[in-house]
Amino acid sequence: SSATENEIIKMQKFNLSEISDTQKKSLLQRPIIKSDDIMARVRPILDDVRKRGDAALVELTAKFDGVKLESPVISAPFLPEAMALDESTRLAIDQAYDNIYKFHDAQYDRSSLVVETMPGVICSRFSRPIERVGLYVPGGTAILPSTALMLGIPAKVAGCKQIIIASPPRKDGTVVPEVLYVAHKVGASKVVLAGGAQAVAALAYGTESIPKVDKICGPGNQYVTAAKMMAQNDSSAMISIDMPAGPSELLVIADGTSNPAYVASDLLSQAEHGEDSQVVLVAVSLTPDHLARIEREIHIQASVLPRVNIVSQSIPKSFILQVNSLEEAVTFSNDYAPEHLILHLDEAEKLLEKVENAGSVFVGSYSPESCGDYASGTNHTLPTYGYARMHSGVNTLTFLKHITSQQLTKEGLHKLGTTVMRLAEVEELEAHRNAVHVRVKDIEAEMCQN
Ligand code: HSO
Ligand code: ZN
Repeated sequence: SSATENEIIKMQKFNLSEISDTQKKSLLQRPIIKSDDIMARVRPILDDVRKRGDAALVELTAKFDGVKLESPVISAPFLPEAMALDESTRLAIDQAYDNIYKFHDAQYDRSSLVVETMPGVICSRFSRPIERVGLYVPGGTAILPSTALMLGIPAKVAGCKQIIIASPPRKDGTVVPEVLYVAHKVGASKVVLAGGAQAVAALAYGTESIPKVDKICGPGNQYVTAAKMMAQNDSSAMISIDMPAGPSELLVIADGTSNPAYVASDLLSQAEHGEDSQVVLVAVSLTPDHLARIEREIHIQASVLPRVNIVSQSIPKSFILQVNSLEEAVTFSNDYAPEHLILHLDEAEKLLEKVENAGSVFVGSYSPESCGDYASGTNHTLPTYGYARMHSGVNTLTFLKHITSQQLTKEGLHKLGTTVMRLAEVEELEAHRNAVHVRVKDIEAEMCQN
């Protein structure tokens, strides 16, 4: 039933100069996730897949997704299935792939760093790919081949040897051909037909048919996130994850030069992801008329969306904050630390240097978030829930680790030896001091001879 036909779909409205500090704090907060309950449901799923492997995975997929599978995995080559795609879809994926590849390849600095910190003391750093990675591509209310691109391309650029994609199967037990085409393009070796905590468990622990991976990346619902975090904390799994993930979110800063229809369209593009999507409009000195035009556009555009039932839930939970200056706007945005930030401003690029916390920024009225979601080149797997304060989005470095190395010459050790020996004495670690002393002694004896 759509309760939306008569009701106006609108955001809540606040004025920064009229709200209390407590109210402002609560606007900055994301909805609290009750994680205890979720953890309690995820734990047995992880244990079951760890102990019983493929059999557990197949049973859980039947239980949660209603799909009875012969095998929970398909192996490369994927090209035959992928060829079922129509021409325009294939061309669109190819274009997106090329742009995302270019941007992520440019992030990979393949040179190694070499610094002589003192004469004869040479320190260096070089990178190596993480060997085996698991990429989670959500199913749920939308099919997301774009997420396969966003995770698979940086993994391929980094040179990961084994790329495994996990995605919940469709009702007929198959994977969407778009995802298989991307799996083929990025050189994935397997596609796991599972979602939720059970997919994460299979990647973390491995099963008879699915190799265990070293790192699991990708967005997912609360169960997927909880499973990633629990697996990361389990030393027997020995895996790392990209970042914790919450519902998708967007903050728009708009001034009097903004186009109301464009602003509304951006807010709705994020709001249609889910009922829990967070969208915020920070309105900078907008006239009542301008703001009313944006609100009218939100309602008009929302009403005709196929996902009107989702946006009519997420939009009323979202809010507009009226502020009196750009300074106030960017301060609020930095405190909120949005996953996506869109600047509908006159000379929008000038504000970039004031942006401290955000996953990805969209500058000016011709840069809709949709471009970054699909095809411009930047990644769409970004920190949500305020984690943009300390996390970067997925990038090429996500799939690499750095190794440092050092080489000292005889002269270098002689020079640095006194310092190291003194610090070892301070820490009362005699074996450390001695490892330098045995050598320095010889070096000094040699020097006396010459
Ligand atoms: N905006 C989403 C990514 C996405 N949009 C995928 C469309 N498909 C989270 O950043
Ligand atoms: Zn999106």
